[in-house]
Amino acid sequence: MNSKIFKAISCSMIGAAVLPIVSCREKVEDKKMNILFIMCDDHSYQTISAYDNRFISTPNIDRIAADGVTFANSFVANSLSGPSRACMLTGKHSHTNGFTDNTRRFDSSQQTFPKLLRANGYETAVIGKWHLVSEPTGFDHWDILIGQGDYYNPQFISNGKRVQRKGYATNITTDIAIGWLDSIRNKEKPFCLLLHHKAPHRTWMPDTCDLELFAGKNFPLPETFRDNYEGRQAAAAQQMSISRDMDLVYDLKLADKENEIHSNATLEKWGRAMYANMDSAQKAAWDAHYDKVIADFKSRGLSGEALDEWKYNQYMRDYLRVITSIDRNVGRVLDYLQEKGLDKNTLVVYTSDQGFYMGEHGWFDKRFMYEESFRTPLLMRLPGGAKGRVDELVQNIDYAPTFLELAGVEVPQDIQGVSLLPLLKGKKEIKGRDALYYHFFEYPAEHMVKRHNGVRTDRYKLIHFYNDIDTWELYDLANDPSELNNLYGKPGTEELTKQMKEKLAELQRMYGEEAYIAD
Ligand code: SGN
Ligand code: CA
Repeated sequence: MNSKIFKAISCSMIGAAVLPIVSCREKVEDKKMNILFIMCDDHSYQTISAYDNRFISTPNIDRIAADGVTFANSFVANSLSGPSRACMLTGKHSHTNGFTDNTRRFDSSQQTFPKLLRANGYETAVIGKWHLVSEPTGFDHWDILIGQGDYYNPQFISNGKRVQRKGYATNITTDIAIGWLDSIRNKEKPFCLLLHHKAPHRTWMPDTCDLELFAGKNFPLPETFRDNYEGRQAAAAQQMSISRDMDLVYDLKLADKENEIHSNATLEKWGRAMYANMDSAQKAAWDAHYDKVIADFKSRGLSGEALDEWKYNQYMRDYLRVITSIDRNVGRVLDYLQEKGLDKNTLVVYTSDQGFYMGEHGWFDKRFMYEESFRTPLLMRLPGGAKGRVDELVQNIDYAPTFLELAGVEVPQDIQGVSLLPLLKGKKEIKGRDALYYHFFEYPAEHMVKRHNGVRTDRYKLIHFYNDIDTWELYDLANDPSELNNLYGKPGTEELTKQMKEKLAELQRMYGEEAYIAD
């Protein structure tokens, strides 16, 4: 067995892993390009060293960047899991594909890129987080986590059958993916594999072998950590603050044996249930780490700003541990491709379902059209393709047409995204893309981010918060990248406001959302 693969598996403590069998290199000459689409859940670009090396080194994810394209201006259409996945599968905005928020059920009878690829000779699979409620369609093989999925000993639905697997979700998902690549798929056909990790979604539970990483390390507080949200009503009304809404027992794992630390009753119960779901070896490793953290926390007697900073650092440590596991597992898949010679004819994509706040504005979570959550990491390695940074504005509705064009499948007229293939082949621009449209619908709901839509150009952003509020925000991103200074209504911005409103209305007409055009 390949030593790198073996190392990762022993780290994961998996009992019944689907182990790859060493077989000969595949003949690749005559086949169409394969597609490996790796997506994590809530992976911030701030924690990928190809984008930002302040917090962590991600050498394996960076391999994709080193031999491919780093999209420096990559965005989502609706910063939430289910909606993002639906946008990617269909190449259409949320209102068009019908999955506007996480309470929806995906209409699985509609056109998706996996269906079109499959109809055109591809072998297709989705493995890991799905989160669209209805069963996957358009796949030869599917093995998905139930709902959000659990980090430890998660339940999957494997081609319709429920199965619980022992171990840590990121390792298991990778094992299943390598197993499918190696011994299940039809090797006569090109493949399209959607490898979708649950990690690093809340509650950022690390693998047992990563628990001691970053222990005791403190991180610089983001400049906007103590934002007062002046001039931004919707930002002031959210419930995703590290200080107020991040839970000690649930999010920060302070479920002490003495039962002295109490937080939100429901979240506390969930926090203790997460622990109860582990086996005895996992619990022992967990206790060996968190019992020390709990004792230290109790001895400090923190409150006020000192408590907020402790929470921020503890959040960062766990989140980065989870990223370490993702990076290691991305490395396993890349090694596998290389070992089999498949790296020569596989487009490798790495992305997230949206961006995430690492304490900016005092927050965790996403949803807002502000930069940290509107953006999403996007790396693509096309064999023989371009390398380096691409600055063009791109959005997750663009993935479907990109994959279809790469596969030589005609892109249907009703797809709203634009193929990125020219950018992957070295062109600097894609036709007709000078602004992006965004629409977030999930309100009232958890974290209480108001409904809003908006437009972003390469320099300016206009947002309209509506429903039980009617406020506008306008930002000059060149002068105010942290979006602290809402220019809307300020003298001298009349012409810019008019132009941005016109642009927003133009996009709403273009994408069929005229009903939301506001004054
Ligand atoms: C869960 C989380 C939220 C998160 C949503 C959506 N709460 O409900 O913090 O915003 O998922 O995330 S939790 O208490 O269940 O952890 S998404 O990425 O799946 O859209
Ligand atoms: Ca997500």
